[in-house]
Parts: sequence; C-alpha cells; structure tokens
Amino acid sequence: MYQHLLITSENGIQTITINRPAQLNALNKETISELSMAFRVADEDQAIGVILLTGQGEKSFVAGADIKEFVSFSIAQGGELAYSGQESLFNLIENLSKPVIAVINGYALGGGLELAMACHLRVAATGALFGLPEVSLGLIPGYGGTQRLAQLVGKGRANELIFTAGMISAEEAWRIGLVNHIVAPEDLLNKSHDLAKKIMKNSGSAIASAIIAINAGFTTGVNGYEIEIEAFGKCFGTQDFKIGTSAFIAKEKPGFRK
Ligand code: CO8
Repeated sequence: MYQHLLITSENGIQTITINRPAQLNALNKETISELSMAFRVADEDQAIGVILLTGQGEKSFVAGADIKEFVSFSIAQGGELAYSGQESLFNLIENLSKPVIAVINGYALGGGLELAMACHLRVAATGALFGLPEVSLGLIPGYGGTQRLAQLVGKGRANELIFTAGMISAEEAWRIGLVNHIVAPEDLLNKSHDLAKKIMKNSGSAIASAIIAINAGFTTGVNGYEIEIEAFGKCFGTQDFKIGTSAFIAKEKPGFRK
C-alpha cells in the first residue's frame, strides 16, 4: 500500500519505518503524504495505543527534506511546501491523540530533526547526530524547527544550533533535553518498546486529554490552564475514569486496554 513506508504492529504498538535508505530516508513529497495517511489511519485505529517512528537502515533516521526535489522551487512553491508539510504531517503528529515516539537511529537533520521534534518523545541511539543545517543551504528550518527547537532546548541553544548549522551528538542532545533517552544502537528498539509498554498500561483517553492540554500551553492565544481545567472535567465522564478509580479502590491493576 505504501511505497516509502514499512508498517508493523505488535500488542497495540505500531512501528512506522521510513524506507528510503539509499537517500538516507530524506522526506520527499510522496513520503510526507504517505506518513500523513499512515498517522491518520493509526489515530483512528482503536487497537493502536502508541506509535514508534523510525528510519530504515543503521545510518539515518531522516537526513532532511529531499533537497533534490525542491532545488528549483520558487518563493511560492517553497512556502507551499513548508505550509502543506506542517499542516498535513508535523502538526498532525504533535496533535495526534496517541503518543508518538521518534526512534532515532542515525542522522536527524533538517526536516528529519523537525520530524523528531514534532513527536511527543525521542529515544536516540548513541552515534545519532542532530542538526538543523538549513542555513548552510540558504534556507531556514521550515517544518517547525525554529519554534519547536526553542521550546525544547531554550532560545539560546536553538539559536546556536540553527545559526552554526552544526551537528551535535546524541549525548549532547540528551544533555540539553532534546532527546529523552540515549541507548546503544542494539537496544534502541527494545528501549522504545519498553517505553511504549509503560505508556500502554495507562488510560488512552486520559493521555489524549493530556496531549491536548500540554499542547495548548504552547499555542498562541490559548490559555493552557483553562484547557487543562476543561479537559480534566471531561475525564470524569469517561469509562477509563471508572476503570482506573474502581481498580484503585479494589486494590487491583486497571485494565484500560482489553
Ligand atoms: N535530500 C536529498 N538527498 C539526500 C539528502 C537530503 N536531505 N540527504 C542525503 N541524501 C542522499 C545523497 O544525495 C546521496 O544520494 P546519491 O547516492 O543518490 O548521491 C545519499 O542520500 C547518501 O548520502 P551521502 O552520500 O551524502 O552520504 P554521506 O554519508 O556522505 O553524508 C550526510 C551524509 C552528512 C547526512 C549528507 O548526506 C548530507 O549532508 N545530507 C543533507 C543534510 C541536510 O542538509 N539536510 C537538511 C535538508 S533541508 C531541510 O531539511 C529543510 C527542512 C524544512 C523544509 C521546509 C519545506 C521544504
């Protein structure tokens, strides 16, 4: 069904693998469109609780947007490429109702790092390299990188990474809070699965509400505290609230996902 993606599912955890290893999994338009479709399908699928996003091969998560594809674009085409990508994929992932974990197995550059930053959590292999090299191409990050990098690591560090177009190691990325965990390459998938399994023990509807409330705090013109109060109230009407609180009273483990 997909030309550039591999998709597998196991016990409610879906793994989406970007499969263009010869191009270091660079994001061409088709891949972005396939990813958008795959995430929309996964969001609707009740059997899926957590999504892992990774790149095929040992060398690269995603080495950026496909430079060869946009090399001759005009101002309008460039703007449209950034807008449609942000809307159809990057914002979609950030606002998905299920947690998405970026499983970073190598280069996460430009649009690749921006993709990882749109995910809710990031787990990286030691040896992975991170950077926003766009200014070395006469561009700026256009898939949300100027916004999300500053949110994750602070403005000063984001400025430096963007202005220098340099790359940082997985250890440095962890030190500054860009990734949640670093592990040996051979442990990367297991560690990511373990994290997903921990999340899967909890209420999917509550996690979906937490995503809405957390993201609200980063949305201009929206009062995150108000959204939190509203989302908190709604939790009391959910089946998961009944399951979670009755399990607590009965001193049992809650069975949220059957
Ligand atoms: N786009 C297209 N092709 C790529 C990309 C890319 N981003 N990255 C690597 N490739 C291709 C290479 O061209 C090469 O293809 P071929 O064999 O056909 O020549 C193949 O992948 C292997 O790459 P290399 O031979 O270069 O491998 P190396 O190990 O020598 O180098 C690097 C690895 C350092 C990662 C190097 O490939 C590189 O610098 N890649 C580009 C990194 C980059 O600049 N990324 C940012 C791109 S711009 C961007 O992401 C903008 C995002 C915002 C966009 C908003 C709307 C467009």
